[in-house]
Amino acid sequence: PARLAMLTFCFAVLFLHAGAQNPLIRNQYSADPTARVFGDRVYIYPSHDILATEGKGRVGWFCMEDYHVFSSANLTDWTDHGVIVTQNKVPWVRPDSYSMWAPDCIERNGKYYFYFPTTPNDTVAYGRGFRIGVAVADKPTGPFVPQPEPIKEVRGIDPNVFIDNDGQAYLYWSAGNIYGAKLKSNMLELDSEVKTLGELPTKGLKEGPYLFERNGIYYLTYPHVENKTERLEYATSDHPLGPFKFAGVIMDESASGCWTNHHSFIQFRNQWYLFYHDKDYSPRFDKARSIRADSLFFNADGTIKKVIPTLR
Ligand code: FUB
Repeated sequence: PARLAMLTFCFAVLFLHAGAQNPLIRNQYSADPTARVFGDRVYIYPSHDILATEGKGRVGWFCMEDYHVFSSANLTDWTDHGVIVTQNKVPWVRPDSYSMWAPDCIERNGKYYFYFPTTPNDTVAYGRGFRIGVAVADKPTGPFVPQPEPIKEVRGIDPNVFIDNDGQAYLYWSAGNIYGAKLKSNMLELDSEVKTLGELPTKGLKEGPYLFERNGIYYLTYPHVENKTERLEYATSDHPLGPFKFAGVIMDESASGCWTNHHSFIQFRNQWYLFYHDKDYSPRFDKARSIRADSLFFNADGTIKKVIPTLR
């Protein structure tokens, strides 16, 4: 199956390449894109799907051992800056984890903080399940130096960090529900209790929160599965920790049947964009994904217009 998937990848690259904008990254699988604008470039911090083989990850499941960062000045030509964090260089990560799941990266006072969820090597010290680590760099492309321990009091996946206009930073993550807390200005420790965030779905809320602010409205956006696959939804509030109230659907379930969708938003040169993923290069296996972007538009009342996914 690994050889078949690789062959499909090569054919799909050849087929989709001609003139297509999506998927954005064509030299490898990529998923869970967090896009950020740093200076005059857009940086994407995705997960890096690879194909598990006997002895390397769990065959038929997600398999990731490192993270790359990509950047572009025009959202069309992407530079791969190479590996920025890898599981075997993080002191607290299981060497056979292959679970370097959806990350985020944010800038504060000239430092870049890269947040990533993965499984630890010491269940006595860190418990079972996912923890969230941070690696710090002076540039968006690294080199990133991992902290020796995961963030205390945080168990779960899919970290997302938001810095409000008053300078207060917040961390969001998923663990069956979506949680949030204030971060200290060192960006490495919580500075409040962990909170649930309001009237969110009670079922099918597994992962991928992303928070942003526009015109005083805080948008908490998340994948939600009600039927077959995840669709992107959002809730709004007048405070970064809520309470949030359901406000609508941003993107329907994937037509291809990719079970996950994971997303982020940026405003770049006066246009908003949604970054998300599907399985363009791996039609038969939805754990080998590829990232995409499409324009995003708001109604006058601040609600989000639904995004129709495009391949061009
Ligand atoms: O990429 C692994 C997991 O799949 C992510 O952490 C989730 O958000 C989902 O996309």
